[in-house]
Amino acid sequence: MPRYLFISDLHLEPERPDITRAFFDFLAQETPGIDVLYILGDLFEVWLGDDHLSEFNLSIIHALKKTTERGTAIYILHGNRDFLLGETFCRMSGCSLIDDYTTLDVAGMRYLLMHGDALCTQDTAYQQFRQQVRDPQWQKDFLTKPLAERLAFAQQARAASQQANAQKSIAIMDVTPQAVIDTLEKYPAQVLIHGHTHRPNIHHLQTRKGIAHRIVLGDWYEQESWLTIDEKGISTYEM
Ligand code: LP5
Ligand code: MN
Repeated sequence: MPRYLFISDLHLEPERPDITRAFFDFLAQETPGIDVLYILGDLFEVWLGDDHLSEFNLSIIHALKKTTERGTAIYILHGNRDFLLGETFCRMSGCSLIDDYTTLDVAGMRYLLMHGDALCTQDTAYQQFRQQVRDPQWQKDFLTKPLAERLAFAQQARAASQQANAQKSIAIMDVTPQAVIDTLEKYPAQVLIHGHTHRPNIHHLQTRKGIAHRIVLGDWYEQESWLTIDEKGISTYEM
């Protein structure tokens, strides 16, 4: 049976070399023997475009490439910080982009994979922002701007986001329970795996199609966090 690993929300950035080191160690130690590594969004704190080939970004691309060349496929989903990851990044790193709502069948179970931000439907200000920045024409225009200008936009957006989040309730910034049920019934899957909320947990819920589960992956700010699915079943790790 194939072996799968899942991570999300590493938020890699030059200012946190400890997280980058932990990620490199993770790739070296945990991925040998793994068939597929799924990165469910926000691998990077901010991704300004595939032409932003800083020394830092290149070091991550190189580590991913080494891993894919060793025989572990890497599938990556867009997060709300790195939704501009594109084809050039994929070519250089050996990763493949997958979409929100990708399903995976393992041992008779269907898993549904998402970053998680699309499920925060009560956060209407965020959903509006998301719709704008996920628009292909908006992205095309944005990517023609010089890097310095893109960086300034990203900094403004971060500041606006932090200010907005301070006013929002915890419930608004979490997934909407009904949106989770609707999504699991629509696809349909028994297990949803997502990140984004930084609230690692396993939730059990009732849908019209039966009992379902929602596994929330943790971020890497304070510790490494991952999930495996293999012959032993589903296991979560926090180190
Ligand atoms: O990111 P986090 O965890 O703090 O909060 C998220 C939601 N916020 C975002 C915004 C990002 O943090 C911004 C950085 C993205 C960098 C992308 C790179 C280049 C693109 C630059 C784009 C201009 O995702 C937050 C959610 C929270 O998760 C929980 O789900 O609530 O949503 C918001 O804060 C949205 C605000 O409520 C409204 C929009 C603020 C941004 C306005 C941008 C204006 C400046 C730029 C002009 C185009
Ligand atoms: Mn996120």
